[in-house]
Parts: sequence; C-alpha cells; structure tokens
Amino acid sequence: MQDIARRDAADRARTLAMLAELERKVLWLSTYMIHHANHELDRGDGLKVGGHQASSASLATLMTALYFHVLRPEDRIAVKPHAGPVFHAIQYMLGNQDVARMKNFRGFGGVQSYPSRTKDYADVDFSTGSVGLGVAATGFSSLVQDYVHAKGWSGNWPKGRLVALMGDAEIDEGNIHEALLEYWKHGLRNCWWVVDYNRQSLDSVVSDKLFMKVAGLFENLGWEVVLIKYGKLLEAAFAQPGGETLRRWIDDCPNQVYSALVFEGPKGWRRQLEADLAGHPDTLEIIRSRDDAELARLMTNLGGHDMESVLEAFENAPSDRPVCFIAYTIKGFGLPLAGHKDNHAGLMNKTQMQEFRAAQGINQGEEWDKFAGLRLPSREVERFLSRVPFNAKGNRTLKADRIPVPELPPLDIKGKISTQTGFGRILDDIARRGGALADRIVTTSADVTVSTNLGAFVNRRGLFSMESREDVFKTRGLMSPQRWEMSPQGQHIELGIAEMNLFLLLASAGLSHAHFGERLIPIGTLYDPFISRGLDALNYACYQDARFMVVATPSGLTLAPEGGAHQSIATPLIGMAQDGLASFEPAFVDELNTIMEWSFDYMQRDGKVGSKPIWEREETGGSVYLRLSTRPIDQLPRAMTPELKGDIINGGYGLRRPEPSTNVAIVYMGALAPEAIEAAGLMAEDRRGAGVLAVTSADRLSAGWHGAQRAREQGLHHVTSHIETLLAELPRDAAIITMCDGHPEALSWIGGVMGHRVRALGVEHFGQSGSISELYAHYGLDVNSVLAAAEGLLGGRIRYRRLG
Ligand SMILES: Cc1ncc(C[n+]2csc(CCOP(=O)(O)OP(=O)(O)O)c2C)c(N)n1
Ligand SMILES: [Mg+2]
Repeated sequence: MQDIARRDAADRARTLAMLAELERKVLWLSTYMIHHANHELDRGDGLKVGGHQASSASLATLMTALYFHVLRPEDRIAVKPHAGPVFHAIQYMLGNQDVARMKNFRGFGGVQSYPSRTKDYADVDFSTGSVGLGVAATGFSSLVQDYVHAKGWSGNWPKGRLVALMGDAEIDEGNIHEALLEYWKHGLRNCWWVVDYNRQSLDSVVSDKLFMKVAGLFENLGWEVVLIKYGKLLEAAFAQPGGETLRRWIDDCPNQVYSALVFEGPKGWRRQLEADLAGHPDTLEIIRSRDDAELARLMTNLGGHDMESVLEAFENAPSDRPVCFIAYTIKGFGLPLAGHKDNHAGLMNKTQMQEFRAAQGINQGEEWDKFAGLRLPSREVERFLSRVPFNAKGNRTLKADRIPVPELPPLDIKGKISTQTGFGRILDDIARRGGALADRIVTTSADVTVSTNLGAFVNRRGLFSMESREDVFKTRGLMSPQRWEMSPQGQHIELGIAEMNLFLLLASAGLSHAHFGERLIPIGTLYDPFISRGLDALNYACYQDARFMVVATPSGLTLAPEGGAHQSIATPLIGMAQDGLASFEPAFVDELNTIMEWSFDYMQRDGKVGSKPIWEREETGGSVYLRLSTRPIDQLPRAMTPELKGDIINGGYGLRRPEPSTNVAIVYMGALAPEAIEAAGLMAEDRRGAGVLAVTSADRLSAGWHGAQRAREQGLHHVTSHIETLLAELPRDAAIITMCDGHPEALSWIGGVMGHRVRALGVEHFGQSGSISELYAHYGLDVNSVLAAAEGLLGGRIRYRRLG
C-alpha cells in the first residue's frame, strides 16, 4: 500500500514539474507571439496590434493545467478572447499549430486576434471576441448535448464537459445573467466556468469584493462555487506562527493596493508589509526570513498561478452540478507588466523581452523552437505531449450526415391566410408526416411559442426536458388548445423572454453537428422588432457558422394595432447586412413553402468557400431568416413550377411582365402584395401596363448582383444576376417604385442595377397604432401613395384614377 502511495506521489510530482515547465513555455510563446507581431512584422500601416500580453499571462497556468492534463477530447471549451495566444501556443506544443501562422499573429491569414471557429486553423470549439457570448454559449451547448443524448444519438462520441475560460469582466455583461436564469430552469449540470479573477478589466482595477456578490448569485442558482484563492506557498506561510495575520492582511488588501504592489515588486512589498504589520512580530518574521525574490514569489502566489492548487480544484469538483471556479490571478503574471492597472494594452519593450528570453533560458534565434529553454529532457517532454489525453483523438471538429429533405407538398388553403399562419401549418404538416427531417427539427422560442404559431408543432412533438412532466391542465381535464407535456423525447425547448438566450441556443443547437456529431435543424421564433435585442448574439451565431432558421413574426407596420414599439423598421436591412444569414420576406404561403424546403437543405450545406465566384454562400450554406407577417391575404391560384421555385429562391419573380411601352414597374416585398397588385391594375388603365416584380429576398437578389459583378470583373463575362434578368425587359426609361414594409433602402438599390429612376416607398419613422389601411395611408404605402409616386416620377405627364 505504502509503495503505491509513494509511487503515486512521485508520479504527481513528475506531472507537476512537467506542467510547470509547459506553463513557462506557453507563457513564453504566447508573449513572444504578440511581441513578434508588434516589433518584427512591418505591416506598413503604422498600426500596433494592441495588448493581449497581460491578459494572456493571467490564464497561462489554468490553461496549461486544463489542456495538458485535465481536459478530454470530448470537452468543448470557450477561451477568453485575449487568451487566444495562449490557446495557440498550447496547440503548437500539441502539434496542431504551425510557426508561420503564429508568427503572423493578427496578420492576414495568420492566427486570429480572438479564437475563431471559422478563421483559425487549430481546433477552436467556440469563437469568442464579444465578451460574455462565448461564456454563455457553453451552458446552452451543454443543454444541447443533453438533448442529443436524451434522444439516444451520439453513440460513439461520449458526453464531454462544457468549459468557459473567462475574464472576470465578462460577468458584467447582462447576457451572462440572463443565461444563468435560463440554465437554472433547464437543470444545467455539465458545465465549468473558470473565472480568471485578476480583478482587472480593460480600463482599470475592478471594484473590491463585487465578485463575492456574484459568487452568491451562482450558488443561489444551483452552481457549486470553488474558490482557488491561495497557492501552496501562501497556505504554508499561513500555517506558520503569525500566518493568520498575513492571511487577514491579504484578504483585507484593497485590489488597487494589491495590484500596485505586484507591479512595484519586492521593495514595495517589504515597505508596505513592514509598515502595516509593525505590531505583529511573528508575521514580520515570515516576511523578514525571505529574500526579495522569495517574498515577491510568496505574495503573488495566488491560487490561479499555483499548479497544484489548480489541479486539486479541478480534480475535486463535483460532477452533478455546474461549477464556477473563481481563480485568483494576476494580470500579466510573470511579466514586467504584472499588476499595472493600465496593462491591458501594455506591451513589453525590446529590452524587457530580451531579459525575459534570457530568463527563460532561450537563446536568440530559438524563440520558436518547441523545446528551447525547457529544463526537462526533450524526449521526456515529447513523451508527455504525445500522451496528453485532450489530443488523443486528433482534430475534434465532428461531421454529421445531411438529413434528407423531402419535397414539402403544397398546403390546401381556402381564403385568406398570413405567412405566419402558413409557417405554423407547414411545420405542423412536417411533424404529422414524420420522418428524419421532422425528428431532427428542434424548435425554440423566446416566450412567444404560441403567438408565433409554433403551437401545432409543439402539440405534436412535445416539449423537451430531461425530466418528464405532465401537463397539469390536461390531467385535470381543463380545456386548452395547447398541450404542454415535457419529456426527454420532446422537441421544443421553451425559453424565457430574453432574446440573447434565443440566439445563443440557436448558435449551440446549430453547431451540434460539429460539437456532438449529430445534426439538428433548429428553428427559433421571436417577434421581428426584438431581433435587435439579441442582435450581437445573432451576429455571434452567424460568425461561428452555426446553422439555424430564425422566424421573425409579426413584422413591420402591418401588425398595425400593436403600435410603434412593436413595428420593426430596420430588420430588412439587418437581414441583408448580416453575413451568414439568408433572409426572405415572402408574401404568399406557396412561396414560404418553397423557401422552407430550400432552407432545410441550405442550412446543411458545407461546400468550400469560393468554388463558385457568383455568391460563395450558395456553396457553403448558412442560416436563414424569415420575416413573416400576421396579415391574411388572398393567395394566388397557381401551380408551383420548378422555374417559379428557382425564382423565389433567387429572390424574386415577375408577377406582371412589363410591355415595351411600360413606363412604370412596381417592385414590392412581403405583405404589401395586395397594394402593389391593385396599384398596378389602376395604372394599367392608361394601356401601357405597369410591370410588377415580387421580391421574396432582397438579400439574395442583391448578393447575386454583387456576385455577378465580381464574376464579370474576373473575366466571366457571361454571368448575369437574377435581378439583371428580371429587369432586362423593363424599358430603360421606365421608372421603378419599390415598396417595403421597413426601411426603403432595402429595395432602393434596385434602381442602380440598370440605371432606372426609383422612388423607394417604405417606413422611415416610428409607427403607431391604427388599422392597416390607416397606417399604410399615413406612411405612404397604400395604393394611392403608389399612384402618387408614379405621377411624381413621370413628371406629372400622367394622372391615374385614385381609389376613393
Ligand atoms: C462586448 C464587448 N465589449 C467590449 C469589448 C472590449 N474589451 C475587450 S477585453 C475587455 C476587458 C476584459 O476584461 P476581463 O474579461 O476581465 O479580461 P482580462 O483582460 O482581465 O483577462 C474589453 C472591455 C469586447 N471585446 N466585447
Ligand atoms: Mg480581468
């Protein structure tokens, strides 16, 4: 027994010694990577590449412990944005990153400033950059992992931990708090948040003791909070006579003073401690018995920089609930920048770097050498690295087969119907017919499940919860059209109102294929104006290349009585400008059917960027945004042909073809179709025939136009975009009136395609309550406004008959 204990102790000591060496190496590489980018690369633009050195250094110990010892391949990690260099240095040591890219840190094609799933070469699990989002994504991914495993999928990829390595300032972001509440509701278990508690953010030192309030919040919401406060040196000193007084002194030391002393170094420590502890001879003895270097080492021996304390904390963490580790650290630890309140953007100068290099035992010219400066034999290091558990399965970005998408048969529609109602019926139909697509759909909503028409799907497929719960209303025999049963088989994840959480969950579910090897088809609904509330999380989801469908309804002035606070104006422009998101605004339900069928395929595409010069998204796929309406309108009696389908997907089609004599065309989008059609009918009374163009996606129309222009510039002169084809029949001197229930600029660009004059009708000012016709008249989107616009464009040469 004793032998085993002795052997274990020896193994442990060897592991600690190895990790300590790797930590030094990682700190060197990350620090030098940043230095090199600033001092060795001439970018020719006079730009410095900013800080990172201090921010990276404070996480070096924790990340070394995790990546080289604690983590397993199935664990998924979000790395604090400014610790990107540490991540890349670790990947380099593990053989997953090359020197050329590290040398080009923050350069074109080099290692990215902030870890990026799509732009970095090494295996990044979560992109980070906008603080707070990567952190919150981990909890949602843990829930998605539960979801996937609850369905019995993911058979050959075990459940892993979801880990966030986060800065302490990230807690200030509201989205973190919103996420914590949501996690509690869903019984989050498998998640570690490791807080780099350096008590510094970008501008300054963080207010004292605030974090302990935050710790209370975590505990309140079911998290285990583990403080990694003191290292083993300090613990030993506390055990000496007078040690408790030293502990109290440190505990009571304001963050500002502690940081300043760290920066000042040994002399500062000695002066301050001698003065403050003058009445405590035992404690003074602890101070005086140490030389300058030992004293500084002791006083900065915080838990987050003590490998043994760090390992103990990770190894003893409970596994039945989420854990928040609060690791006390020093920003810039081990560097001359340590502790200074202005160190976020601080950079070591050349002399400091020379001294640091020499202290690391690295010769000039060996800066990038994998083994230079290590005090253990290279073979031993190599052997250790080759057995690092995290690296055992190589690249960890998984792939999943595509889910086949069946043709969606047309709905049998009688009378008027809105696109929102159509959406609910199409999903209901999919759920009723069943099959792989129906089984892989997971719906979610920010507390507007029923009012966005997801109700029918949820009735058929149930709500997801790790524990089964009956619908109390149903069991008590109380009437409700909505069943609310929860079980691990359920396919709807109900969220509270916070739109940030909606987009974070869509991001996580939309990466299930890459993280867990199982493809999901996530569909999230919210009210269109509240996209803005979750916009950064939406952008983040797209930046990560997550795949989902966001259905935003109702939208625009058209939800008339709801008033201006709920009427979205800018969202068509958001849909166009957001990369990774193909946006559509159909008018008719047969269009919506076509768009959804196409979207389920598009969301699963993974072609290479740039293999087709027209529009690279065609190949790579992406996410989809549907801007829908609650306005019931008459449907067009028509059969869906392959040509029409193609046009709808490409962004639009001619509803009424122009004639050679046509002098006006109306280009409309979405629920304004009835006004466009009626206005065109009135205009036709002058016998010239107004053209009508239905736009289903301003986004894809304009992307196709830009793409075709680029293609022609590359010599592909035969390429024509869809909008160019659609406008080709319209005489050049005809005028165009565009109609959008949103900002007019979403369609006004169409005039630039062939040089037609344009009057862009739309909404430029906040809406208000009223009936649809009142609001359209007031904001200039009714039939008479279209006629007036045409007369204006034609210089008063023609007078149309107005509606009474
Ligand atoms: C949403 C957002 N706002 C602002 C920034 C700019 N910014 C980058 S890092 C940082 C402070 C980070 O402090 P902390 O999280 O404590 O990390 P540390 O550098 O101390 O390790 C700020 C404000 C950002 N990246 N994202
Ligand atoms: Mg900080």
